[in-house]
Amino acid sequence: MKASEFPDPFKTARTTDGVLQMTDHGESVHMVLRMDDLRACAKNWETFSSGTAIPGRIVVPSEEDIREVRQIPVETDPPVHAAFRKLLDVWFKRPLDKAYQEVLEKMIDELLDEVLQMDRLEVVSDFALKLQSHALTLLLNVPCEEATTWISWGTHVFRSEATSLDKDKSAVLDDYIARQIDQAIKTPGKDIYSQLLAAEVDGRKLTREEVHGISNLTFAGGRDTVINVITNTFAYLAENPQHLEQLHQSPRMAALAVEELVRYFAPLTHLGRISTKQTTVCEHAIQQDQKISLCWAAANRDESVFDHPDEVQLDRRQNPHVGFGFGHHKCLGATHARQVIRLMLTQLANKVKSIEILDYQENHEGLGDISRKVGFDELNVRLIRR
Ligand code: EMZ
Repeated sequence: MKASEFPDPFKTARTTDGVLQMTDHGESVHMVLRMDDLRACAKNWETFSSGTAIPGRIVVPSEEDIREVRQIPVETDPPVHAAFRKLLDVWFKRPLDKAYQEVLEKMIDELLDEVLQMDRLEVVSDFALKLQSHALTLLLNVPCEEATTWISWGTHVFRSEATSLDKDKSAVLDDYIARQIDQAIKTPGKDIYSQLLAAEVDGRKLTREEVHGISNLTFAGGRDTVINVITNTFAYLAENPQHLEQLHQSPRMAALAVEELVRYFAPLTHLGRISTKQTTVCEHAIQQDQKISLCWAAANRDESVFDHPDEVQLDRRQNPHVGFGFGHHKCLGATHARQVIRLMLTQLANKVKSIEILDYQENHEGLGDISRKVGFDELNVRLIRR
Protein backbone atom coordinates (compact mmCIF):
# COMPACT_ATOMS: atom_id res chain seq x y z
CA MET A 1 0.00 0.00 0.00
CA LYS A 2 1.21 3.48 -0.80
CA ALA A 3 1.96 5.91 2.05
CA SER A 4 -0.70 8.28 0.74
CA GLU A 5 -3.39 5.63 0.52
CA PHE A 6 -5.97 5.79 3.31
CA PRO A 7 -8.31 2.82 2.89
CA ASP A 8 -11.97 2.95 3.86
CA PRO A 9 -12.49 0.29 6.54
CA PHE A 10 -16.25 0.95 6.68
CA LYS A 11 -17.21 0.07 3.12
CA THR A 12 -18.77 -3.35 3.74
CA ALA A 13 -20.63 -2.34 6.87
CA ARG A 14 -21.85 0.88 5.27
CA THR A 15 -23.22 -0.78 2.14
CA THR A 16 -24.73 -3.83 3.83
CA ASP A 17 -25.97 -2.64 7.22
CA GLY A 18 -25.39 1.08 7.63
CA VAL A 19 -24.17 0.66 11.20
CA LEU A 20 -21.06 -0.78 12.80
CA GLN A 21 -21.14 -1.71 16.45
CA MET A 22 -18.13 -1.38 18.72
CA THR A 23 -17.50 -1.31 22.46
CA ASP A 24 -15.69 1.54 24.12
CA HIS A 25 -15.14 2.12 27.85
CA GLY A 26 -17.51 -0.77 28.52
CA GLU A 27 -20.28 0.90 26.52
CA SER A 28 -21.80 -0.17 23.24
CA VAL A 29 -21.42 2.35 20.41
CA HIS A 30 -23.42 2.08 17.18
CA MET A 31 -21.46 3.95 14.54
CA VAL A 32 -23.72 5.57 11.92
CA LEU A 33 -21.96 5.16 8.57
CA ARG A 34 -24.18 6.48 5.76
CA MET A 35 -24.37 10.14 4.85
CA ASP A 36 -28.16 10.49 4.91
CA ASP A 37 -28.52 8.64 8.24
CA LEU A 38 -25.69 10.63 9.75
CA ARG A 39 -27.24 13.94 8.71
CA ALA A 40 -30.62 12.91 10.08
CA CYS A 41 -29.12 11.88 13.45
CA ALA A 42 -26.98 15.03 13.66
CA LYS A 43 -30.08 17.19 13.15
CA ASN A 44 -32.11 15.24 15.65
CA TRP A 45 -30.35 16.59 18.75
CA GLU A 46 -33.42 16.07 20.93
CA THR A 47 -32.99 12.32 20.52
CA PHE A 48 -29.21 12.25 20.04
CA SER A 49 -27.79 14.60 22.62
CA SER A 50 -24.32 16.09 23.02
CA GLY A 51 -25.07 17.64 26.38
CA THR A 52 -24.45 14.57 28.51
CA ALA A 53 -23.92 15.07 32.22
CA ILE A 54 -20.52 13.39 32.00
CA PRO A 55 -17.76 15.45 30.33
CA GLY A 56 -15.81 13.42 27.78
CA ARG A 57 -18.47 10.78 27.25
CA ILE A 58 -19.41 11.73 23.68
CA VAL A 59 -15.81 11.37 22.51
CA VAL A 60 -14.80 7.92 21.24
CA PRO A 61 -12.54 6.70 22.79
CA SER A 62 -14.22 8.14 25.85
CA GLU A 63 -12.37 10.89 27.71
CA GLU A 64 -14.52 10.65 30.84
CA ASP A 65 -11.68 9.17 32.92
CA ILE A 66 -9.11 11.77 31.92
CA ARG A 67 -10.88 15.12 32.05
CA GLU A 68 -13.49 16.76 34.25
CA VAL A 69 -13.81 19.85 32.13
CA ARG A 70 -16.82 20.04 29.81
CA GLN A 71 -15.71 21.17 26.35
CA ILE A 72 -17.86 24.07 25.18
CA PRO A 73 -19.80 24.35 22.91
CA VAL A 74 -19.33 20.79 21.58
CA GLU A 75 -20.66 19.17 24.77
CA THR A 76 -23.86 21.23 24.94
CA ASP A 77 -27.26 21.10 23.20
CA PRO A 78 -29.50 23.89 21.91
CA PRO A 79 -30.49 26.45 23.08
CA VAL A 80 -27.39 26.77 25.31
CA HIS A 81 -25.27 25.76 22.34
CA ALA A 82 -26.63 28.54 20.12
CA ALA A 83 -25.86 31.23 22.68
CA PHE A 84 -22.21 30.16 22.96
CA ARG A 85 -21.87 29.68 19.25
CA LYS A 86 -23.16 33.17 18.54
CA LEU A 87 -20.50 34.62 20.81
CA LEU A 88 -17.68 32.37 19.60
CA ASP A 89 -18.34 32.52 15.86
CA VAL A 90 -17.23 36.16 15.74
CA TRP A 91 -13.82 35.31 17.24
CA PHE A 92 -13.32 32.07 15.31
CA LYS A 93 -14.10 33.71 11.96
CA ARG A 94 -11.19 36.17 12.30
CA PRO A 95 -9.07 33.97 9.98
CA LEU A 96 -11.15 35.41 7.11
CA ASP A 97 -9.44 38.80 7.66
CA LYS A 98 -6.74 39.62 5.18
CA ALA A 99 -4.36 40.83 7.90
CA TYR A 100 -4.71 37.53 9.78
CA GLN A 101 -3.96 35.59 6.62
CA GLU A 102 -0.90 37.68 5.88
CA VAL A 103 0.63 36.89 9.27
CA LEU A 104 -0.26 33.22 8.88
CA GLU A 105 1.28 33.12 5.43
CA LYS A 106 4.51 34.62 6.76
CA MET A 107 4.62 32.00 9.54
CA ILE A 108 4.25 29.20 7.02
CA ASP A 109 6.81 30.80 4.76
CA GLU A 110 9.40 30.98 7.54
CA LEU A 111 8.75 27.46 8.70
CA LEU A 112 9.10 26.12 5.15
CA ASP A 113 12.36 28.00 4.67
CA GLU A 114 13.61 26.43 7.89
CA VAL A 115 12.76 22.85 6.90
CA LEU A 116 14.04 23.36 3.35
CA GLN A 117 17.51 23.51 4.93
CA MET A 118 17.17 19.97 6.27
CA ASP A 119 18.40 16.87 4.42
CA ARG A 120 15.89 14.75 6.26
CA LEU A 121 12.66 16.25 7.53
CA GLU A 122 10.40 14.43 9.98
CA VAL A 123 7.11 16.02 8.95
CA VAL A 124 5.10 15.34 12.14
CA SER A 125 7.40 16.96 14.68
CA ASP A 126 9.57 19.22 12.53
CA PHE A 127 6.72 20.75 10.58
CA ALA A 128 3.10 19.81 11.34
CA LEU A 129 3.31 20.16 15.13
CA LYS A 130 5.17 23.46 14.81
CA LEU A 131 2.81 24.87 12.20
CA GLN A 132 -0.27 23.88 14.21
CA SER A 133 1.20 25.48 17.34
CA HIS A 134 2.45 28.67 15.70
CA ALA A 135 -0.86 29.14 13.88
CA LEU A 136 -2.81 28.61 17.11
CA THR A 137 -1.10 31.63 18.66
CA LEU A 138 -2.95 33.70 16.05
CA LEU A 139 -6.30 32.11 16.78
CA LEU A 140 -5.85 32.71 20.51
CA ASN A 141 -4.21 36.09 19.91
CA VAL A 142 -1.33 35.37 22.28
CA PRO A 143 2.44 35.97 21.80
CA CYS A 144 4.16 33.67 19.32
CA GLU A 145 6.51 32.43 22.08
CA GLU A 146 3.64 30.51 23.70
CA ALA A 147 3.97 27.96 20.90
CA THR A 148 7.20 26.66 22.47
CA THR A 149 5.28 25.35 25.48
CA TRP A 150 2.60 23.72 23.33
CA ILE A 151 5.20 22.08 21.08
CA SER A 152 6.73 20.49 24.17
CA TRP A 153 3.41 18.70 24.82
CA GLY A 154 3.74 16.59 21.66
CA THR A 155 1.12 15.89 19.04
CA HIS A 156 -1.86 15.06 21.26
CA VAL A 157 -2.84 17.01 24.36
CA PHE A 158 -4.40 13.96 26.05
CA ARG A 159 -2.24 11.11 24.76
CA SER A 160 1.22 10.17 25.86
CA GLU A 161 3.65 8.86 23.26
CA ALA A 162 2.37 5.36 23.98
CA THR A 163 -0.84 6.75 22.39
CA SER A 164 -3.04 5.89 25.35
CA LEU A 165 -5.20 8.51 27.02
CA ASP A 166 -3.26 9.96 29.92
CA LYS A 167 -4.81 11.69 32.92
CA ASP A 168 -1.55 13.35 33.97
CA LYS A 169 -1.09 14.80 30.53
CA SER A 170 -4.63 16.11 30.52
CA ALA A 171 -3.87 17.79 33.87
CA VAL A 172 -0.89 19.59 32.30
CA LEU A 173 -3.27 21.24 29.83
CA ASP A 174 -5.79 22.15 32.53
CA ASP A 175 -3.09 23.64 34.79
CA TYR A 176 -1.83 25.65 31.86
CA ILE A 177 -5.30 26.97 31.00
CA ALA A 178 -5.97 27.79 34.67
CA ARG A 179 -2.76 29.87 34.78
CA GLN A 180 -3.69 31.73 31.60
CA ILE A 181 -7.12 32.55 33.03
CA ASP A 182 -5.53 33.77 36.31
CA GLN A 183 -3.21 35.96 34.31
CA ALA A 184 -6.07 37.35 32.20
CA ILE A 185 -8.04 38.20 35.34
CA LYS A 186 -5.02 40.03 36.77
CA THR A 187 -4.00 41.84 33.60
CA PRO A 188 -6.66 41.68 30.90
CA GLY A 189 -5.38 41.92 27.35
CA LYS A 190 -6.53 41.16 23.84
CA ASP A 191 -6.07 37.39 24.17
CA ILE A 192 -8.92 34.88 23.98
CA TYR A 193 -9.08 34.35 27.77
CA SER A 194 -9.47 38.06 28.53
CA GLN A 195 -12.00 38.50 25.75
CA LEU A 196 -14.08 35.58 26.98
CA LEU A 197 -13.93 36.76 30.60
CA ALA A 198 -15.26 40.13 29.48
CA ALA A 199 -17.93 38.68 27.18
CA GLU A 200 -21.55 37.89 27.84
CA VAL A 201 -23.68 34.97 26.88
CA ASP A 202 -27.47 35.21 27.21
CA GLY A 203 -27.10 38.55 29.01
CA ARG A 204 -24.69 37.31 31.70
CA LYS A 205 -20.93 37.00 32.11
CA LEU A 206 -19.31 33.65 31.35
CA THR A 207 -18.18 31.62 34.34
CA ARG A 208 -14.54 30.73 34.78
CA GLU A 209 -15.47 27.11 34.19
CA GLU A 210 -17.05 27.98 30.85
CA VAL A 211 -14.00 29.96 29.74
CA HIS A 212 -11.91 26.94 30.70
CA GLY A 213 -14.18 24.58 28.74
CA ILE A 214 -13.96 26.68 25.59
CA SER A 215 -10.17 26.85 25.93
CA ASN A 216 -9.89 23.11 26.50
CA LEU A 217 -11.80 22.42 23.29
CA THR A 218 -9.70 24.94 21.37
CA PHE A 219 -6.49 23.18 22.37
CA ALA A 220 -7.72 19.59 22.05
CA GLY A 221 -10.05 19.67 19.05
CA GLY A 222 -7.66 21.14 16.53
CA ARG A 223 -4.49 19.39 17.60
CA ASP A 224 -3.92 15.87 16.25
CA THR A 225 -6.64 16.48 13.66
CA VAL A 226 -4.79 19.41 12.05
CA ILE A 227 -1.40 17.73 12.48
CA ASN A 228 -2.67 14.64 10.65
CA VAL A 229 -4.09 16.59 7.70
CA ILE A 230 -0.81 18.51 7.31
CA THR A 231 1.36 15.38 7.50
CA ASN A 232 -0.92 13.28 5.29
CA THR A 233 -0.90 16.05 2.69
CA PHE A 234 2.89 15.83 2.50
CA ALA A 235 2.61 12.07 1.87
CA TYR A 236 -0.05 12.68 -0.74
CA LEU A 237 1.91 15.32 -2.66
CA ALA A 238 5.06 13.19 -2.47
CA GLU A 239 3.33 10.34 -4.26
CA ASN A 240 1.31 12.56 -6.59
CA PRO A 241 3.83 15.12 -7.87
CA GLN A 242 1.51 16.06 -10.74
CA HIS A 243 -0.84 17.55 -8.16
CA LEU A 244 1.92 19.61 -6.61
CA GLU A 245 2.61 20.90 -10.11
CA GLN A 246 -1.10 21.54 -10.69
CA LEU A 247 -1.25 23.60 -7.49
CA HIS A 248 1.80 25.50 -8.64
CA GLN A 249 0.17 26.31 -11.98
CA SER A 250 -3.22 27.18 -10.51
CA PRO A 251 -2.88 28.32 -6.89
CA ARG A 252 -6.59 29.10 -6.80
CA MET A 253 -7.27 25.38 -6.85
CA ALA A 254 -5.97 25.25 -3.27
CA ALA A 255 -9.37 26.15 -1.81
CA LEU A 256 -11.02 23.15 -3.49
CA ALA A 257 -8.04 20.97 -2.61
CA VAL A 258 -8.49 21.77 1.10
CA GLU A 259 -12.05 20.41 1.02
CA GLU A 260 -11.01 17.28 -0.82
CA LEU A 261 -8.10 16.54 1.51
CA VAL A 262 -10.32 17.02 4.56
CA ARG A 263 -12.94 14.73 2.98
CA TYR A 264 -10.41 12.02 2.19
CA PHE A 265 -8.37 12.13 5.41
CA ALA A 266 -11.42 12.80 7.65
CA PRO A 267 -9.23 13.84 10.58
CA LEU A 268 -11.82 13.12 13.27
CA THR A 269 -13.18 9.62 12.65
CA HIS A 270 -16.41 10.10 14.58
CA LEU A 271 -18.08 11.81 17.49
CA GLY A 272 -20.67 10.34 19.83
CA ARG A 273 -24.18 11.27 20.86
CA ILE A 274 -26.24 9.89 23.75
CA SER A 275 -29.75 8.74 23.01
CA THR A 276 -32.36 10.44 25.20
CA LYS A 277 -34.99 7.77 24.49
CA GLN A 278 -35.52 4.34 23.06
CA THR A 279 -35.23 4.54 19.27
CA THR A 280 -33.78 2.81 16.20
CA VAL A 281 -30.94 3.52 13.81
CA CYS A 282 -30.90 1.48 10.58
CA GLU A 283 -33.27 -0.98 12.23
CA HIS A 284 -30.96 -1.44 15.21
CA ALA A 285 -32.63 -0.83 18.55
CA ILE A 286 -30.98 1.93 20.58
CA GLN A 287 -31.88 2.12 24.26
CA GLN A 288 -32.25 5.30 26.27
CA ASP A 289 -28.83 6.53 27.47
CA GLN A 290 -27.05 4.40 24.88
CA LYS A 291 -24.30 5.79 22.67
CA ILE A 292 -24.20 6.18 18.90
CA SER A 293 -21.49 7.88 16.90
CA LEU A 294 -21.69 9.98 13.78
CA CYS A 295 -18.94 8.55 11.63
CA TRP A 296 -17.65 11.39 9.49
CA ALA A 297 -14.92 9.20 8.02
CA ALA A 298 -17.41 6.61 6.73
CA ALA A 299 -19.92 9.14 5.37
CA ASN A 300 -17.09 10.90 3.50
CA ARG A 301 -16.63 7.71 1.43
CA ASP A 302 -20.34 7.13 0.82
CA GLU A 303 -20.57 6.02 -2.81
CA SER A 304 -24.11 7.30 -3.13
CA VAL A 305 -22.82 10.85 -2.53
CA PHE A 306 -19.29 10.92 -4.02
CA ASP A 307 -18.07 9.61 -7.39
CA HIS A 308 -15.00 7.44 -6.89
CA PRO A 309 -14.96 8.17 -3.16
CA ASP A 310 -11.62 6.42 -2.61
CA GLU A 311 -9.85 8.69 -5.08
CA VAL A 312 -8.42 12.07 -4.19
CA GLN A 313 -9.65 14.51 -6.85
CA LEU A 314 -8.09 17.79 -5.77
CA ASP A 315 -10.47 19.84 -7.90
CA ARG A 316 -13.62 17.95 -6.86
CA ARG A 317 -16.48 20.44 -7.16
CA GLN A 318 -19.48 18.62 -5.73
CA ASN A 319 -18.08 17.98 -2.29
CA PRO A 320 -20.66 18.01 0.51
CA HIS A 321 -18.25 16.26 2.90
CA VAL A 322 -18.64 16.12 6.67
CA GLY A 323 -14.94 16.23 7.54
CA PHE A 324 -15.68 19.24 9.74
CA GLY A 325 -18.86 17.70 11.12
CA PHE A 326 -22.41 18.62 10.21
CA GLY A 327 -25.26 20.76 11.52
CA HIS A 328 -25.12 23.17 14.42
CA HIS A 329 -22.05 21.45 15.92
CA LYS A 330 -19.90 21.76 12.83
CA CYS A 331 -16.29 22.51 13.66
CA LEU A 332 -15.69 25.87 15.33
CA GLY A 333 -12.07 25.88 14.21
CA ALA A 334 -12.85 25.07 10.57
CA THR A 335 -12.27 28.62 9.28
CA HIS A 336 -8.82 28.69 10.83
CA ALA A 337 -7.97 25.13 9.73
CA ARG A 338 -9.04 25.87 6.16
CA GLN A 339 -6.71 28.88 5.97
CA VAL A 340 -3.81 26.97 7.51
CA ILE A 341 -4.12 24.14 4.98
CA ARG A 342 -4.83 26.43 2.02
CA LEU A 343 -1.84 28.68 2.67
CA MET A 344 0.36 25.67 3.34
CA LEU A 345 -0.64 24.22 -0.04
CA THR A 346 0.08 27.40 -1.96
CA GLN A 347 3.39 28.02 -0.20
CA LEU A 348 4.47 24.42 -0.61
CA ALA A 349 3.66 24.49 -4.33
CA ASN A 350 5.51 27.78 -4.55
CA LYS A 351 8.74 26.61 -2.98
CA VAL A 352 8.92 22.85 -3.38
CA LYS A 353 9.33 20.97 -6.68
CA SER A 354 8.98 17.50 -5.29
CA ILE A 355 8.89 15.53 -2.05
CA GLU A 356 10.70 12.26 -1.62
CA ILE A 357 9.51 9.86 1.10
CA LEU A 358 12.40 8.22 2.95
CA ASP A 359 10.56 6.11 5.52
CA TYR A 360 7.49 6.25 7.71
CA GLN A 361 5.51 4.76 10.57
CA GLU A 362 1.73 4.73 10.13
CA ASN A 363 -0.72 5.58 12.88
CA HIS A 364 -3.84 3.41 13.06
CA GLU A 365 -6.85 3.99 15.28
CA GLY A 366 -8.51 0.90 16.75
CA LEU A 367 -12.31 0.74 16.39
CA GLY A 368 -13.42 -2.55 17.91
CA ASP A 369 -12.83 -5.27 15.33
CA ILE A 370 -11.46 -2.94 12.71
CA SER A 371 -8.84 -0.25 12.56
CA ARG A 372 -8.44 2.90 10.52
CA LYS A 373 -5.29 4.55 9.24
CA VAL A 374 -5.48 8.17 10.41
CA GLY A 375 -1.98 9.48 9.90
CA PHE A 376 1.65 8.89 10.75
CA ASP A 377 3.66 8.67 13.94
CA GLU A 378 6.62 9.56 11.76
CA LEU A 379 7.06 10.59 8.14
CA ASN A 380 10.60 11.23 6.97
CA VAL A 381 11.00 13.06 3.69
CA ARG A 382 13.45 15.05 1.60
CA LEU A 383 12.17 18.24 0.02
CA ILE A 384 13.48 19.28 -3.39
CA ARG A 385 13.40 23.03 -3.91
CA ARG A 386 11.74 24.54 -6.92
C1 EMZ B 1 -12.30 16.51 21.15
C2 EMZ B 1 -12.25 16.12 19.70
C3 EMZ B 1 -12.91 17.12 18.80
C4 EMZ B 1 -11.41 15.62 21.99
C5 EMZ B 1 -14.87 18.19 18.28
O1 EMZ B 1 -14.22 17.31 19.13
O2 EMZ B 1 -10.93 15.99 19.25
C6 EMZ B 1 -10.18 15.04 19.96
O3 EMZ B 1 -8.91 14.95 19.37
C7 EMZ B 1 -10.05 15.47 21.39
O4 EMZ B 1 -9.28 14.51 22.10
O5 EMZ B 1 -11.31 16.10 23.29
O6 EMZ B 1 -11.91 17.83 21.32
